Amino acid sequence: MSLKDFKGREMYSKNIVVPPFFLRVDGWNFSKVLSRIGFDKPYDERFAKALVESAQRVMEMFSPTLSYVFSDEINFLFIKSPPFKGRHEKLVSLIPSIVSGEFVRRIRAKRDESIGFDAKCIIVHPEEIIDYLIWRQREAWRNHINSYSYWVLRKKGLSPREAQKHLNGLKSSELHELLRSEGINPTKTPEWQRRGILLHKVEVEIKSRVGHVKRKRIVQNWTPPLFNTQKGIELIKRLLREETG
Ligand SMILES: Nc1nc2c(ncn2[C@@H]2O[C@H](COP(=O)(O)OP(=O)(O)O)[C@@H](O)[C@H]2O)c(=O)[nH]1
Ligand SMILES: [Mg+2]
Repeated sequence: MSLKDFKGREMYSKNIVVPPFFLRVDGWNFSKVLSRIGFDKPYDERFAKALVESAQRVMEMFSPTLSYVFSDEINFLFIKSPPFKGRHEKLVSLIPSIVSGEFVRRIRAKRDESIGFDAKCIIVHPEEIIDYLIWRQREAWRNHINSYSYWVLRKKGLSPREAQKHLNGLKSSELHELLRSEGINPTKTPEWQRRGILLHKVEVEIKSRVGHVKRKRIVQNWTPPLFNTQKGIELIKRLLREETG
């Protein structure tokens, strides 16, 4: 019996993603998984810290230009020389699996819960990088309002299904009203919950035996600007300039 060579059946192994692109890694089924583990609702700083630390680890390994984290997602931006020469299958398998391993190590869950992350590549034009970030930050804000509102309704005794149904029928102004009636001011919650967390590199000079040398260090900004303001646009433009030289 002769066996076929199945190498040619690796149908997608030659798919290459050309930068610039974002790789978005997202927790699988986290609305249920995080509650079962026992994280505080709607937000738990211990969870956010574990996710941000995992993102930082990936930055140390693969050097994306920046990462933007909120809720259960991490957006890595690659603008040049992506890891694995841009091979799509490698990007969307290895990076979420590294995030998963790092995350599990950090949360030290007492409960035996299976954790997974998915990933997708989003190709952007260089001019669209800021727009993409503005889009995700809007999602962070929407998510923030919805999550607080959802838990207000659950505390009032609504079932998950009822709370979701009720939320779907409310306008943005009604959501704000609902929160206010419970004494929650959505503009006064911790900034990272509303705006997300930005990780990027800063150049630092360090003393060595051969004199002063420049090194890049990763910093976590838990109070990032709004990306659609002058301050936000300038920050992102500067980070992009520093990366392309
Ligand atoms: N308990 C808890 N849940 C969170 C936190 N951050 C995000 N989540 C949950 O993660 C979900 C992420 O949304 P999405 O990816 O659409 O839902 P998924 O398909 O269940 O992963 C949110 O709806 C929240 O329920 C947190 O800090 N604490
Ligand atoms: Mg998710």
